[in-house]
Amino acid sequence: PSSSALSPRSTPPSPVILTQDELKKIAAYKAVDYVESGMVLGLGTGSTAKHAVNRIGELLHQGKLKNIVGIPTSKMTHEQAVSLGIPLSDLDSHPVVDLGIDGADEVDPYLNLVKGRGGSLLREKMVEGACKKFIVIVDESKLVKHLGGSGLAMPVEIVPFCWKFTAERLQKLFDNSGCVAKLRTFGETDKPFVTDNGNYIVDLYFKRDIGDLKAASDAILQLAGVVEHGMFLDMATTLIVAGELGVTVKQK
Ligand code: ABF
Repeated sequence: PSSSALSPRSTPPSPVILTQDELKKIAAYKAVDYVESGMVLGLGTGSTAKHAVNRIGELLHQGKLKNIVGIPTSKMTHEQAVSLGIPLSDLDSHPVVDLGIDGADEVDPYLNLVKGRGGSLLREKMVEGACKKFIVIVDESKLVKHLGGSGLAMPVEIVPFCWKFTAERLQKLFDNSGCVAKLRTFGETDKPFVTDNGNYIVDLYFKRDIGDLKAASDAILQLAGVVEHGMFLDMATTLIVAGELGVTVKQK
C-alpha cells in the first residue's frame, strides 16, 4: 500500500454517536436561548429539564442573565435551583409566568404530551398552565404518533384515601381500550410511591388506542379521588427535539 493509503487522512471520519443524555442537554440548552433577563420562569423537572435549570444557573452567574425569578415544578427542582442560587418564587406571587421549560415522556404531532412518569405532574401542570410560552424539550425517542399507544404508563395522581376504589374506577373507564391500572410503588416494594403533594400515582396501561384524548381527560378528571392526570393537552407552544441529525424547533 502506498504511504498515502496509510495516512490518517484517508480514514473516513467516524460518525459521532451522542448519548441520550447528550441529546437531552442539547435540547435543553437550545430552549434556554429563549430566556431573557427579567423573565419569570417555570422550571421543569426530570433529567432533561435538569440541564436547562443548570444552564440558567450558569448564565446567571456569568451575568448574562439578570433579574430572573424561577418557579420550580417539584421539590427536586426547588433544591436544584436553590443550590444554583436561582431566585425563586411561586404562583401566588407570580400568577403569570413568561416562559416554562420542561421535558415530557411522550409528545404527539400536535404537541400534546404525556408527563409524570418521573413522578411529578400536578405542580408541572399548574405552573405550565400559567405560562405564556411553554417549551417542551425532548430527545427524539419521546416522539409518538398517539399518546398512550406506546404500552407505557399514563400516570394519574390520586388521593391515598381508598386508592383501590379509585384505581378500579379508572380501569373501568377504559375497559374498551384494554386498560390495566396499577398503583405505582417504590421499586420492587409494595410501598406506594408518594408524590410531592402527598398523593399516590396510578399508572394506566392501554392495549388499544384510547381514542379522543379530550374525552379521556374529561372522564378521568370527573372521578372523585382523582387529583390530576399526566396528559398535557394543548399546553405546549414550542417543541425542541434533539436527535442524531440535529435539533429541530416546532412552533404550535
Ligand atoms: C418531567 O419530566 C415529568 O413530567 C416527565 O415524567 C419527565 C420526563 O423526564 P426525563 O426528562 O427525565 O425523561 O417533567
